[in-house]
Amino acid sequence: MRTVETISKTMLSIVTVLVSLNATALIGFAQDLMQDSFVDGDIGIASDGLYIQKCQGTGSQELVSGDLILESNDGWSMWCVYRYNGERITPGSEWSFRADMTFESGFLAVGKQSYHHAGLHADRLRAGINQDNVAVDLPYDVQGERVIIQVDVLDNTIDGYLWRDGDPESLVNVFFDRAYPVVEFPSFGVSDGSSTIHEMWISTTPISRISGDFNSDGSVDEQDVDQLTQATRIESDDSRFDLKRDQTLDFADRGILVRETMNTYFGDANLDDEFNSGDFVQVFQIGKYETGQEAGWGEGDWDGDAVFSSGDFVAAFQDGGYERGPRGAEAAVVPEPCSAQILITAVIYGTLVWRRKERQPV
Ligand SMILES: [Ca+2]
Ligand SMILES: [Ca+2]
Ligand SMILES: [Ca+2]
Ligand SMILES: [Ca+2]
Repeated sequence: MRTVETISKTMLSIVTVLVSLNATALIGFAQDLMQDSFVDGDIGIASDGLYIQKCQGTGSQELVSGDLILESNDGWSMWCVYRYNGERITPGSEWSFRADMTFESGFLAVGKQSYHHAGLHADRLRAGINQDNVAVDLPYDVQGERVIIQVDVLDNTIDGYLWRDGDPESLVNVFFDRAYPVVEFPSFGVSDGSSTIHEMWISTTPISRISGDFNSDGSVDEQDVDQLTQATRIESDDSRFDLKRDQTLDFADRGILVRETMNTYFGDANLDDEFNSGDFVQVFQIGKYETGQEAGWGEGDWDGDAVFSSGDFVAAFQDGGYERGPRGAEAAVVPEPCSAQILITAVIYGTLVWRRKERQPV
């Protein structure tokens, strides 16, 4: 996992909330990750999607080409999220909110109704109780840029994050302590400006901020590759998997996950950042080659059809990483291996393992 630079904790501030209650037992709503693309009918209607309604101010909302545009030119306006997957959200519940958005101008806040928030204000990322009571304020200009913003409201804290998708180095974080859950709904607000939300997610379980960390365990590994495989096979519409952002799930998304996010090659079954004989040892020892048994990345399924077969060698050949060392470090003089070489090596390992197994007493 790559290290991301976080600015927040050193700038941690604590703000005392005058009217506060103890954290109450929090009742979760649906536990699975919700993704919503703002098809007509999702806004202001108790649908199976997110039920969002303006709860303060005179601002306007508009759905254009699947985007939700929030605008307020007359001070502060707020939209509350009341329902999720058809169930009413429990006020004060813990939740994570993520939006893929473009911040255009003014002030965008995401938080708990009109008070506790993390958000963007002109050229700053900030957190506080309201517009006038700012706890953390970081210079960060993303006006007009497409970015991901996430707010986690857990226990009695609010964490706000912002980053450019696929660029962990761009992450900034604001941290807001003592944000006691009160009788408030998750909400986002706009003041004297506009923001466009392209997609949003809300969940009662943490949403990983790492692109490709689909199971939210903090790292990108074979479990995430296998989740992508599964999502692709069932033609999931969860856009987190669409890493290429072309509205379809296919091998190209797998390519981005393996090559860019995990920074390795197809064939690196054991994920030690190299594709070499050690990977053949692993997959042939597991022994699913041409058995038709369901297989994951670590078991030889590199092309994503959920079995280990000759197609996986094709995927690995085409990626060209065999014995080249870690991706990006191959500038050192390493002869490019040909496909036949990989195949021969694979066959040798497969045969050795097979013979070893055959000799084992039964
Ligand atoms: Ca993961
Ligand atoms: Ca895609
Ligand atoms: Ca390897
Ligand atoms: Ca396969």
